[in-house]
Amino acid sequence: MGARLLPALAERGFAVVATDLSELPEDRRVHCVATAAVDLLDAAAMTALIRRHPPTQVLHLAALLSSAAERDPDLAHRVNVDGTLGLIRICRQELPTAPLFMFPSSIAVYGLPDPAAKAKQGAVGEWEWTIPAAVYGCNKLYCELLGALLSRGPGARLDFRAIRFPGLISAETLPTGGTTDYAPEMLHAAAQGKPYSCFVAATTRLPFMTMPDAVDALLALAGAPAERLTRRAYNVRGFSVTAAEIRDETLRHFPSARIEFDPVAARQAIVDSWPADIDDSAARRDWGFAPRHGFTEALADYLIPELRNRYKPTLADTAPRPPAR
Ligand code: VAH
Repeated sequence: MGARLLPALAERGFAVVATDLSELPEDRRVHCVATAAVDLLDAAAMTALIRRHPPTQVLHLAALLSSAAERDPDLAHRVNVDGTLGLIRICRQELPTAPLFMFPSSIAVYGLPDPAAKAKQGAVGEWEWTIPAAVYGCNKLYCELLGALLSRGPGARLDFRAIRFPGLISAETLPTGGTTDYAPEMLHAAAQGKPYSCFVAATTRLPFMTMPDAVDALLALAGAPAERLTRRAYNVRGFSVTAAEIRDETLRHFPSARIEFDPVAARQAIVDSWPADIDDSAARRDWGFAPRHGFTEALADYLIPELRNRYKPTLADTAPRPPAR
């Protein structure tokens, strides 16, 4: 998300200070007035950074995603919960006024008990099924609830706002450690002519959106007048599709793509607990959420053109190969 968010913030005239576990690459540093390689869990270093560059807005993207969190719950708690609450604590103690704190939450906060209940439920509203069935969803829901609590009342020293993102599909970057990763992985593999084995069943249905729509949504909520908001955490989505529908649409653009389905039980259990779709009417009503991309437009207008450009064969790739010796 950061790869798309940094240029979007710079284009809007923000003076961006970006931090990550390791130094940012040059193509991301160019959008920032300052960058720093800081461990989120190093409270002294994070405090020094906040003192050096006191922010008016914090967009906190650092997280261990769902599959990685399930494999290492202790690390997930340290990064996703201690890291988030530690950053909120530093902001509340160091900054003269309550900062806007943007928190990418997830549909992982929802937990449907079984595939039959998931199919029967259809779209889930923000107040429904918040009984996460995996570590990452528990991490995200707890941070949402505490962020909302600390933002309550006239003397609150925090303006916490969260978006419960669906699966995100980017042409620029590939996620790691997520359980919706199969969608971007399938498309990037097809664009490179590589075979892909999908780790969820073909019938798996989830909500998704494109990364441009996700970044636009985050910035729209950040810019919304506080008095317009009726909640601290909002659903947003672009479209609800099955893994088979993603395969079929991918094949329409890359007919020679080789895509198979080989579900991994632990990851299938996670996606089976997530909703087939989410109701984003509150975001549309309160702060004008309006995604650009439905499913076919996501591929035709954004993903396929960008992926073709990204993976177009270089001259070296297409030059006639010298005869084998
Ligand atoms: C994950 N992409 O797969 C994230 C997301 C809806 C899931 O939060 O963990």
